[in-house]
Amino acid sequence: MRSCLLLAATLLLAPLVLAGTQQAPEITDGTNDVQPDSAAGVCTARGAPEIDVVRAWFDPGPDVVSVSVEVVDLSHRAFDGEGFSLDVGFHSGTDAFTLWNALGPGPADNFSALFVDHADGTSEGHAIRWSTSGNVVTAEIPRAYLPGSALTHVRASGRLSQPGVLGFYVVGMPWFCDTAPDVGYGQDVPLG
Ligand SMILES: [Ca+2]
Ligand SMILES: [Ca+2]
Repeated sequence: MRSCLLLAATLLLAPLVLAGTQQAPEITDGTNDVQPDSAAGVCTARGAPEIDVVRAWFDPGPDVVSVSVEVVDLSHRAFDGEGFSLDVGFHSGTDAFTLWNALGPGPADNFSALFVDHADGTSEGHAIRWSTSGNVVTAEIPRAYLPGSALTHVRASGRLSQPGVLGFYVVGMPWFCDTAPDVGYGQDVPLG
């Protein structure tokens, strides 16, 4: 009887899905660890706190999975015209996903998109609802895009492009990058 009561109490206390939170994130990272991401890069980013990832967490809801990335200072801009993105990569089922939260100097440069690479070699992209609050970017990924019962291989990164006449993310431009965690992956995210 006692063991049954303990089991019942455990089941009552255990949530069906353990959602990540800002206080208990699936991904954590150090600060002041932004690195040049190009052999040709000239280090002028001065710390780049806008791409210095601190933590990221996943909150699975019935219709969407909210994905949040927090940096040291989202409002910081080192130079006019530069753009940056706060990205999250993960797997679900046999698909590989990249959530790309782009924050550029103009309204058209600010968007969130989810890119999906299927196991059969095909790929697709979706526009994603997103918002910012303080130093946190949060995107809402519809559950319908996620075929698996969990998110695995979760990582976050911040990437900064330097100002230039060629625009954003051109191969060969100096880049700066922070990956979170520095090595390996964060905790898997059960979707329930
Ligand atoms: Ca960091
Ligand atoms: Ca890092």
